[in-house]
Amino acid sequence: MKLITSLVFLMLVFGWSGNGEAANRATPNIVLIFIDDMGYADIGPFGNTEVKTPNLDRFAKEGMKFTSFYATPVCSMSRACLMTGCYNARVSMPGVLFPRDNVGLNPSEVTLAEIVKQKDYATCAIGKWHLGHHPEFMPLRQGFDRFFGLPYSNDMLAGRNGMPPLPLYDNDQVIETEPDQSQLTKRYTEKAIEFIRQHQSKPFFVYLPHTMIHFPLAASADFLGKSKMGLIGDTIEEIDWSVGQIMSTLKELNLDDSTLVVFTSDNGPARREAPPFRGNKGTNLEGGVREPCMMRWPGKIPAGTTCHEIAGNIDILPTFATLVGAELPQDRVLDGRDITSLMYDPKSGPVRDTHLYYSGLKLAAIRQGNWKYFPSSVGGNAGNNKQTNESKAAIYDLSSDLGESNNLAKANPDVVAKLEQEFKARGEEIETNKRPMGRHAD
Ligand SMILES: [Ca+2]
Repeated sequence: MKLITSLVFLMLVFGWSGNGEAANRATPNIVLIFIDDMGYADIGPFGNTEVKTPNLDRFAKEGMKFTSFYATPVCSMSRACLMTGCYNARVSMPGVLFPRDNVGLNPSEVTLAEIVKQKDYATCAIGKWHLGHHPEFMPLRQGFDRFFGLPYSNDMLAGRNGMPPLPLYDNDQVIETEPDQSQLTKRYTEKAIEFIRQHQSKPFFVYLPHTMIHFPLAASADFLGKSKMGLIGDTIEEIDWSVGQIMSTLKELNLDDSTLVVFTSDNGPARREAPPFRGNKGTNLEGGVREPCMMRWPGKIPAGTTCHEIAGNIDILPTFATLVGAELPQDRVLDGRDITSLMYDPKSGPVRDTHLYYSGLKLAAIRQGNWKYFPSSVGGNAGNNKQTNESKAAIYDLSSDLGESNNLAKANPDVVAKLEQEFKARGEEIETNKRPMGRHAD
C-alpha cells in the first residue's frame, strides 16, 4: 500500500501518466497570425531583400517554413477555409463579402474556435473577421470568447458605393467608426498581448487576422517613411514589429515552449508581384494563392527547417484538432488533413497530393503532385483567360516552372486527360456535397 501511495505521489509530482507518448502530448497554446494580402515575396524569409523583417527572419530560423502552402485568391474565401477546414465552395462562401450582403459563415459550421473550445481553450479573434457582419455570423457566435476589430475590409468606407462608416468592434459593441487605420496594427497587437497575459494560466487560442497590409495602407509614426519599400514596406515592417512583440511576450511569460505560433496570409499581394511566381491577388496562378507560411513551436517543430509538401489553410483545422486532442465533426465532409507529421518532420512524405483552386464558387484549377491543370476557358470557364493567357487546357510542371509559363499540354495528352477527369470528379463531388452559407433573415 505504501509503495502504491509512493508511486501515485511520484506520478502526481512528475506528471507521469504511465504512457510516455501521452505525457509528451501536452496541448499547446496557439497563436495564429493571419496577414491580409501579404504575398509570398513580401518578407525576408521568402526572399524579400528590401524590407527589414528581423523578427520574422528569427521566426524562420527557429521554426519551419512551408513553401507550398495554399490560401485562395481573396479574403472571405480564405477565412472560410481557415475557419472550417474546407474548401470555400464546400461551405458556399464566395469571394468577398460586402456591408450590403445578408450572408455569412453558416453558424452551423464547426469553426476552428469551436474545435479548441472542446478542450476549454480561451479564444479570441483580434483583427479583421470578414465572414459576415450580422451578429449571428460574428466571432462571438462562432466560438470566440472575445473579439476586437473590423467586421470586413478596411477599404469598405463611408461613401463608397453607399457603404456605412467602417465600424470598429470591441466584442459586440461598435466603439468607433472610421478608426485611424495607422493605429490598427498597434492596437491589435496590444489587445492580443492583453489576452495572452489574462489567460496565461490556461490554454489559449489567439487568432490575429491583421487588417494590414490590405489597401488603404497606413503605418504608425514609428514606421511611416522608414522602410526602403515605401508605404507597403512600412506596413510590412510594422507587422514584423507586431510579431516580435507577441514572441517576446510569450518568452517573458515562460510560454515559449508551450505555444505554437503560425504565421501566414489570406491571398497573394495586391498591385505587385510575388516572385518566383506569376500572378497576384485575385488570380489562381501561384502568386495569387501560394502564401508565406511559418510555424514555430520550440522542441516540437525542428528549427530552421523547410517543408515543400502541399499544405494550406484548409489543413489548419484538422491539424489543430489533433494538437489539442479535439474531435473532428463526424457528420460532414472536411477537405483539410492533419499535417502534424510534416510539422514534426518535413521529410515524412506528403499528406495530400492534390489541391483545388477556386475562383469564387467555381473550380478553376487543380494541382496533383507537381502537375497543375487549368481547364479550357471555352464556355466562360473561370480557370483560364486572363490568368494563363491560354484558351485551351493548360498544364504546368511546378517542379521546374513556378512561373507557369511553359504549357506542356501538347506533349502530355495523357496527363491532361487524367487531370481533366480528376478536375471534373472533384468539382462535382464538392458541388454535390456542399453546405449552405448562412443567410440573415431580415
Ligand atoms: Ca485579403
